[in-house]
Amino acid sequence: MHEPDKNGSISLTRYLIEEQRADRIGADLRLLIEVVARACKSISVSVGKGALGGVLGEAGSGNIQGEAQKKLDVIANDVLLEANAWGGHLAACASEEMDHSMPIPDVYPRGNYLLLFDPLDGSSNIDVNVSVGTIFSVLRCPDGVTNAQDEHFLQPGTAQVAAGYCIYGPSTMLVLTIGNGTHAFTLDREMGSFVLTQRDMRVPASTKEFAINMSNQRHWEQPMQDYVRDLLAGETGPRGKNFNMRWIASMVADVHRILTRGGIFIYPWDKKDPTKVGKLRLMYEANPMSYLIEQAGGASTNGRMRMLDVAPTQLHQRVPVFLGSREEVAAATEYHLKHD
Ligand code: AHM
Ligand code: MG
Repeated sequence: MHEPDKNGSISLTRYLIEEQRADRIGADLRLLIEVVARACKSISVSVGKGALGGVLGEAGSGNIQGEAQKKLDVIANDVLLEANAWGGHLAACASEEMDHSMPIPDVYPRGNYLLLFDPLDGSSNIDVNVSVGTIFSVLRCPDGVTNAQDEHFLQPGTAQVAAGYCIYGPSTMLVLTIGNGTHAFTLDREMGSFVLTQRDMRVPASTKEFAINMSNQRHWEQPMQDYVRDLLAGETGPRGKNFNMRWIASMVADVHRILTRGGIFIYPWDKKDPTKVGKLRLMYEANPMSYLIEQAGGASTNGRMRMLDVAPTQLHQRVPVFLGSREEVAAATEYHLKHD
């Protein structure tokens, strides 16, 4: 299984076909992932052109969350919608950048899957040439539903059948799970194909590195204050280790580092905006990343419970996020549970 080609490489296409032969994925889901990967290649080209492509800066519009959209947010959203409209594998799409989910237009055949995406995550980094990415999650359309609406997307993360992200960094990489491990594919720009470059990514169980936006500290709840105080206390403190900190402010890039060498990523609950419970979105960011992290042996919680078990109530719902090395996620979660 997954023997390399003569040139020593396994393409994403071949990986998916072999997963289909092993009965771990159906043809429809395989083709849907191929379409998403193709859209990501196109977004990668736009991101890569930068100022030369006229794609930097504000779009002059806002999204449902009241955030100013960048030109690339809009371009990436359009690319994903267009690529997925006619494939025949989807019933509907939902995007962080759109108010409501969008059923596949009547002129095309509809399939059995629901696709959610954050078309361009980390958009504050676009104009400063720092890594950004696309995050996606695939759910099944509930049986008997012919006209999928927002409510049909409200399934817990455990219901995902595939999830992944594409990071547009020094190289473009697609990191994917279909529930059989987390695997990384690097885009061969000359050949135009994704090539398997890291099979079965594993997040080390323990870590000495954390990722958080410390400027929000005064807005955190007490258990978060206690947890970070103890991390910062170093080897003479209660945790007995010297911790290092990294914050890229692109979740894809921070999670990619953690999948590669361990760490804990945190965007906690804070009281900066009393109408929100954190910054990141359950359906577009937390759930797909949690699925990838769990499939790589890591853990993910909302500070109190397993992220993938959270029952969503709204399409654009926000959640506190703690994910990465499982011992550290357990430690951070323990501070919260002990406090409650
Ligand atoms: P976005 O989807 O609007 O780009 O926002 C999500 C991003 C994450 O990628 C990142 O972890 C976080 O926002 C950064 O937040 P902050 O600006 O507080 O550092
Ligand atoms: Mg985003």
